[in-house]
Amino acid sequence: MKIQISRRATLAGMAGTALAASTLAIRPASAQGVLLRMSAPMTPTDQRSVALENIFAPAVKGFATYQPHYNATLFKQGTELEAIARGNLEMSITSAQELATIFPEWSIFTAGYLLRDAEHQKKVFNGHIMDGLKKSVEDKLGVKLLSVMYLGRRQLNLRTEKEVKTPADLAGLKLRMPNTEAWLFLGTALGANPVPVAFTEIYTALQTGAIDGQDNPLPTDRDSKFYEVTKQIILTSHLVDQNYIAFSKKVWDKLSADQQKVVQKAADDAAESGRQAQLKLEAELEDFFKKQGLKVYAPDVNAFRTHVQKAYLESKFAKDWPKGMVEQINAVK
Ligand code: KDO
Repeated sequence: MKIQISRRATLAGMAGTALAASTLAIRPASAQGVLLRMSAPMTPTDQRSVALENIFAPAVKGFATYQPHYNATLFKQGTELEAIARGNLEMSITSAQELATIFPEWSIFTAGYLLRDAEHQKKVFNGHIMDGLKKSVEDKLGVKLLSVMYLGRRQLNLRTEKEVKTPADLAGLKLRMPNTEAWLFLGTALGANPVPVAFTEIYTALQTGAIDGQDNPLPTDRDSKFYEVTKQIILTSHLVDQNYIAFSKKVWDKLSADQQKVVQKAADDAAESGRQAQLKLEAELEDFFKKQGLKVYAPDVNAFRTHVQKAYLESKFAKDWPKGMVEQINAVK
């Protein structure tokens, strides 16, 4: 708890310094207008990347140049928010798990089996429930969360052959998770032994047996070719995963009201297009993996849901969730 408070204070200070420090964050790219460098671990062929390039970039072209940096080549996974706060980066695709390292209340959106589907996710993000959470990120970190991007339903993807029906079948299994406390807890809540590995290192970790499995949505498993080094996909759908288009508040504040409108619409349109593309792929890909020789099957999803929800409600994370918010989220239809 102490660590979280001091880290929060540091970041609040950092955002303050960043705001005070003249024009560091804004790189006027002369004829190209404002330079918007985006750094994320995603690949260029990921549907979120494709949507941002095809829809966001041309929409803002009149006054800004969108410059994507994929595969975490500009900033390491998990360091992007600090980079924006410090004025060293203009955009990223962030997650509740990363926000929760700074703002503990965000861990509510890291809980398994809470959001129901893509539509529910979008309605919750766009409704008033999240106003306070978004405002803290904006005020204390200098990061605007423009829109929610649907990553997909996370499924277990293992290199082991033993059939998995319930959480008990995952006992002792080395399950790769991204390296934040909230992500690692999801691995524990599923019944596995979580091992932190960066996204860009998953393939090799699976290939060498450093880990027994990983979890990601089906489109990611195909895009990053995890099926080449695994044997089965278990359709737990344990997290309807979401990412947010994160935008530097300092850059935002320098845009005119009209430009801000264009940026907001471009982000929403790209998110919608990416969402539809991911949903389509999710519906098609089971067959693809079967053709690659993987076993793809549903476990006892109720057993997973009960186990995971209980773990979250009894966890230290739940103590930081705004009162009544779980009920409010569940009530969104
Ligand atoms: C991952 O590291 O497993 C993850 O899927 C977590 C997401 O929040 C997001 O960071 C994603 O990686 C990257 O965008 C790569 O697809």
